[in-house]
Amino acid sequence: MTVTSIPDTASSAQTARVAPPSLDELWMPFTANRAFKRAPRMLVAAKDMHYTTADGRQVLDATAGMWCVNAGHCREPITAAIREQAGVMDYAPPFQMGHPLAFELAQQLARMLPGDIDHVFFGNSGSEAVDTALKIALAYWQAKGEPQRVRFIGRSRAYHGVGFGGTSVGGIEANRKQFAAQLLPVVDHLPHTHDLARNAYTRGQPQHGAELANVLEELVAKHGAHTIAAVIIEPVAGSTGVLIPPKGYLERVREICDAHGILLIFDEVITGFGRVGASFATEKFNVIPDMITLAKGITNATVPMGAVCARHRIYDTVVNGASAGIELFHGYTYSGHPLAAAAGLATLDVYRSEGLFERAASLESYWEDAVHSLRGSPNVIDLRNIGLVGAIELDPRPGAPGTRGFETFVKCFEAGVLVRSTADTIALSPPLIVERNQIDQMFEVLGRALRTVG
Ligand code: PXG
Repeated sequence: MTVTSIPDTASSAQTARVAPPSLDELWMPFTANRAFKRAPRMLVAAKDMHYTTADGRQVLDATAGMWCVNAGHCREPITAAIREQAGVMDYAPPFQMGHPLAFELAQQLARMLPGDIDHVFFGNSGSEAVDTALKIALAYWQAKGEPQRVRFIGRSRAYHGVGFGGTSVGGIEANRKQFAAQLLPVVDHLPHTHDLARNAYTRGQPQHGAELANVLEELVAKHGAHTIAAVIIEPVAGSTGVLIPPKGYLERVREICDAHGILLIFDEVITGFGRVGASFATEKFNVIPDMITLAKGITNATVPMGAVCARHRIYDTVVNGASAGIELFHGYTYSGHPLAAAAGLATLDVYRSEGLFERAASLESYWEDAVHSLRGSPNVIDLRNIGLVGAIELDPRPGAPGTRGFETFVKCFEAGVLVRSTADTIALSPPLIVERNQIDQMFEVLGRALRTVG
């Protein structure tokens, strides 16, 4: 390629503003590409609680992007920190080299987490955090002299990202089907806890279902605890349509893991950073795991970043127990990237200075009432909520599952509110800066959409 054939970036950006780009070349993730390209929904700007669409409409963000923009969009202290860092040091190699911001962010995260969860390994996404946590679990058992502990236990309906590890411990069948022939071979799944017959319309944690954790005892009896490396759980399952843990369930899982020396990983990619009305789900539910995976809200979604936070003994066993040299043969070119680290530090500062986790907790009962105000709307079969998370489950149309949820999402978007639909569940997770009148607007629009979708 000659230099003259490279497009001039300034003029191509200007061209893009007058003539919209071709939609053909981009292969969109988790999207019905053909349908989208026939009727695209394009966002071009964002500020605080709103997106701006390509046709100039303001859309109220009831999903914090995709569960990640917890402090609201384009917050000046965060964008300023990224801008500044980009001019100071764009990149530094994370293998055998360091830069102060990554260490500082690790220290701040460790201070926010309970117990002796005091070491942090950085990656770029939730998927990478999950695969990293699974690898750390294997490395831990090897270092401890129990290399036969290799089995992972996930849950039905779980979402742990799209790496082969995360897909294997995940339990959303649609996400596994195309790859089933090559997933990790030594994995089991606990049942999910969703039970409309006993728990429909629960506010907060359901009463029934703690006993489902006992299936873990059955798996231990079947395989032997000495073969099980780790159990991984989303404290509140998000992607699958918001499944809130029954009272006593997470406690019972922790108890069984403790009884058999099994590591417990909480995947807090969604539940972290104030979403459930506390700093993290571990604080909300008062159950402390051995590792926590984070992403999304860690940088307010401005720069991609993920992290695994591990208890002291895990780091100590893998690192201090090793002979000289590299202790863990794992890491990414962009582990602890300077822009992500700068964004993370500025984000934590915004969370702290604006008291956003406390704000989420203080809005919880208003939010809960708003969610449950949709009781009796057409086709609604369940409403559930925790922190600033809400879900509206719709009765699927016979022979056309998912269409009712998707049409509701489209209707809301057209009426100026962005919601998420997964199958026939509408999931809501607004930025933690949401105002009461904006909550009202979300549920007015949803109520109207439900009446028109039919
Ligand atoms: N773990 C959990 C619990 C997640 O929710 C991931 C891991 C993977 O993160 P990355 O950064 O690799 O995408 C996730 C991601 C939805 C939705 O609509 C949720 C996610 C991703 C896409 C859509 O619920 N969560």
